[in-house]
Amino acid sequence: MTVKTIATTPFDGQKPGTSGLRAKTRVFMQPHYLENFVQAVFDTVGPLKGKTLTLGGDGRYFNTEAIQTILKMAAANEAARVVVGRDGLLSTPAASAVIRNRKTDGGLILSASHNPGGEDGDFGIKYNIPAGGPAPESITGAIHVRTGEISEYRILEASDVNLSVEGETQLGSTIVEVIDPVAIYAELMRALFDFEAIRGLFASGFRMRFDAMHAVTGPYARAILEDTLGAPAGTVINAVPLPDFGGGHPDPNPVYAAGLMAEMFSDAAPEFGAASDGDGDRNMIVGRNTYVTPSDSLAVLAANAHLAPGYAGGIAGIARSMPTSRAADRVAAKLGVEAFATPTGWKFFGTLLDAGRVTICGEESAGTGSNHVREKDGLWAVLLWLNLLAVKKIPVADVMAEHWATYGRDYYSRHDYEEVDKTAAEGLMDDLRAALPDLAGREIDGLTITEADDFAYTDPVDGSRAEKQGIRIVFGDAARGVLRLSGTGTVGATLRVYLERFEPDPAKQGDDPQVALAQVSAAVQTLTGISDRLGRATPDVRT
Ligand code: VG1
Ligand code: CO
Repeated sequence: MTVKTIATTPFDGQKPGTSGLRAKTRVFMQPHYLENFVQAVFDTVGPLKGKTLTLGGDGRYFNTEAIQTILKMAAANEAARVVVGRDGLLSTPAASAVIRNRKTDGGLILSASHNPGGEDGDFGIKYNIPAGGPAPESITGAIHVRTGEISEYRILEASDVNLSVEGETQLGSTIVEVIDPVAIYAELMRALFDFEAIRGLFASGFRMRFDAMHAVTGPYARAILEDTLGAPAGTVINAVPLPDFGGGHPDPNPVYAAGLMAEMFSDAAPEFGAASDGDGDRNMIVGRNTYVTPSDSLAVLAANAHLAPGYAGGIAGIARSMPTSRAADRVAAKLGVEAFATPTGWKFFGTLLDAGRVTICGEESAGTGSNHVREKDGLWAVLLWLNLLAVKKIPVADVMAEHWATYGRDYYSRHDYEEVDKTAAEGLMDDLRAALPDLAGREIDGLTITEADDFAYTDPVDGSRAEKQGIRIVFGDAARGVLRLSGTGTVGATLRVYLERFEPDPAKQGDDPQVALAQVSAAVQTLTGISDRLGRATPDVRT
């Protein structure tokens, strides 16, 4: 086995976005593209000599090939050990759990998460730090700089490692350790939740449907829900990870998980439904005839976390991404704990979690998690819901009604305009940004703008600063619209419009959110002219 040093030249745009570097799979498959980025990571966080890494991905097309390449590069860069999930699989939260449990010097996660997979789909890669979380912007920025100057990478000339069998293999001077991708994660879940109570719930005839969307969560959900907690076989559907996710879009929202939604709103609906995304860090929660918005789910989980053994001592604080509704803030206020609003992306929660300032974090995009790992965790959220249902013994609809009666309801919806013209979308944002200073006091469609700004964040722990993180149009205490461009897409631009309105009166909390938010939505339309400027009459997705 010989180490080869390969001459290369930089690729434009190897800039990690909201969650790692994402590009079309074919872009990643071209010679040197993946290698350049991986060597840039090693150069930035290395030297790798003597270090250990965690490695795994969501099983999408090109996953195994990329893993083999990275193993050979890690060996050529003299890593001591690489811990890799069997068949190259690790969900994002499981990778975070492995990094922490095995105390590796960080890890590489191969995923483009909710983006479609396949040869014509998307691929992605990100580096997570030794604490287990996504690298902060100081590191992703340095990696990007390195990708612009790279002139060579190192790779071992060797045959592929057998990833289908657990155990250790020598690759050059590096030990490749293939592990069960589920075990460490499943043990962690067992330590946090009352598995006896949840087992009792299923034994009492409680039915659930979990849609793994042909992505990585299938093996985890089967092992935990069916094999350990006694949910009937078939509870988990679409449970085998497929390279193209069965042609679907593994984003757990009412549009892309339409089949699950239809079942949950049918006469034959089980009591509880859930779905997860490509890499297993997101969740959608649905009760019988009841869709729970992710912002509400965060608030409900924070309010009830003490019902699970892992959080029986209470929570230190709650962090949410800025576009997430203020429902979580109301829970924090009642609990008397700190509340934080961070920019979009899990990397902004890491410092708060590490400092012990918060226990529970969440994003409106269906990501919720806690200090047990440093990623959002879809199955964790599902298990916390099951734990609270096992204790409360009431339907999801009643959980929500009780929650809103106590805290008020934050009607919430996100409208996405996907893959629109980039110049048009950036122009819309630029013009709105330029208009910001004059917006306060203006009345639009019966609503008065009280505040308008471009969200900037100073991390309360390390003082780092992030700017231009979303434009906020505030209409008094009750309503708000937020606009930002996605940082995870690979084609054109995706505009996200986040709408919310607070309703304290229980008699008025039963409306369809789209109806309740129509006035806010109209005001944002009038102000920004989205339909005309983007040439789209309606959004592609409404969550
Ligand atoms: C989206 C979500 C964001 C999430 C990110 C990564 O980012 O809005 O909340 O953290 O995806 O999630 P953006 O920039 O497209 O809005 V995942 O599940 O793709 O790792
Ligand atoms: Co994801």
